[in-house]
Amino acid sequence: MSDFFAGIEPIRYAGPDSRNPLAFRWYDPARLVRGKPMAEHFRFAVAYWHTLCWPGSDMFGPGTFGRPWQAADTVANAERKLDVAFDFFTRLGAPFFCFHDVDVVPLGETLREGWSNLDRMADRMAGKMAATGVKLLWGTANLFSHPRYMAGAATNPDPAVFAYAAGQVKQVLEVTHRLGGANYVLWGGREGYDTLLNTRIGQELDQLGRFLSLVVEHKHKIGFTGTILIEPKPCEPTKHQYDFDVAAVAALLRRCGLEREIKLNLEVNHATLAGHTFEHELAYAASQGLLGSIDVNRGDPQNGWDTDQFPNSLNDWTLAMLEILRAGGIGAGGFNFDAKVRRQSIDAADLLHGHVGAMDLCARALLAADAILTDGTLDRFVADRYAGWQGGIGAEIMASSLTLAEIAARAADAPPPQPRSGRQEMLENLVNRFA
Ligand code: XLS
Ligand code: NI
Ligand code: NI
Repeated sequence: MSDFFAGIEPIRYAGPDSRNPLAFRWYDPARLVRGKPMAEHFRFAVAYWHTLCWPGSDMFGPGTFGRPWQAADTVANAERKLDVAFDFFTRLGAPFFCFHDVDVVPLGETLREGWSNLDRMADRMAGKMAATGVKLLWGTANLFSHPRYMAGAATNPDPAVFAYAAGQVKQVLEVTHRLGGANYVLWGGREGYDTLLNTRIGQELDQLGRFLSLVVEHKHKIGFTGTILIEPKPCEPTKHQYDFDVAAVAALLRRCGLEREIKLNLEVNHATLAGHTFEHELAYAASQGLLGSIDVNRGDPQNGWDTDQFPNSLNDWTLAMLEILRAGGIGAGGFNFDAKVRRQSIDAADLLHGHVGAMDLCARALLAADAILTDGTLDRFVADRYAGWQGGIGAEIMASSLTLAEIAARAADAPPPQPRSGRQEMLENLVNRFA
């Protein structure tokens, strides 16, 4: 055990009246909501990269955190980091974690060196997982930090880079399988372009499709039963990324016939960068049968980049939780905190403040969304709004039993349609009664 969090007690549920800033006031893991324990609604995960690896740097200056294990990128420090990581997961009470290969061990100079380093670290990780009961929500390969990926991984103009990326993904997929991971994530990293002047979009999309098909084939070959997830993001680091948003990824998956093989990992700040609300992306993914897992964070309304802050708006999260509950939950996915504390939040305790507040917010939003659904007014309003499609001409149109000419004739004979209020303000007020 590390002593990094010495003096900080394990986080416990203390009820809504607690004044302890490091206790849960709403997140009560065993509490049943809609017949399911809160813990299972969320399957909370800690993101290794933000919590253990990010040093607090920005484009104007180096890291501010000075964590002891960040002194040098060595295997010994990676082992120290692993100790701190599992201490953090258990102190917080997070049942899952997520990692990139480069987060947990130096990958060295060659593919083979990286494979053997990761293999050894995975054995160590398996020991920690067995000892603590903490599980792996997903693993992923970092195909974007190393300079070799500056022009993309699968979409690189150089097939040798595609092959190198395949080597990394094959290994991390196998390690994820070995560790009993519930999912495997592919975030587009640099799969996009900086300028069209040097880019063939069609060629790059074909390469990306080939890569995804290879990953799915390998998943089946090794018997990995977790879900392969793509994480949409519109831009940053590239000017345009091919996995722009849910709609773009849905089209990409259909283009290569993988819409039943791959689902989506949706991130809040990526939705907002794409000009959507998070609940839009959730609802759109659910409507396509593609909702897989979520990356919890938020952007800054005044900044146009992925600031990855911990969420703090009850109203926003209630709207998101409504969509998740309507979709029947996130299944084998989870709520991964792809969020980092700010650069001035340099203490060990700050890592806990960030996660504890966000877990509590999610729990409170779950209760609010549950109360809205139980109240039923909102759903009744929506059901009534679409009631015309349940019978009469609406049902006939949807059953494809009428031609365009027949529909036109019916419309000509019917009284003209009368506009009805969408009652947006009334519905917003209704939500605000709960959140
Ligand atoms: C970056 C992404 C990244 C993925 C995993 O914006 O959110 O953190 O979640 O590669
Ligand atoms: Ni993410
Ligand atoms: Ni992100």
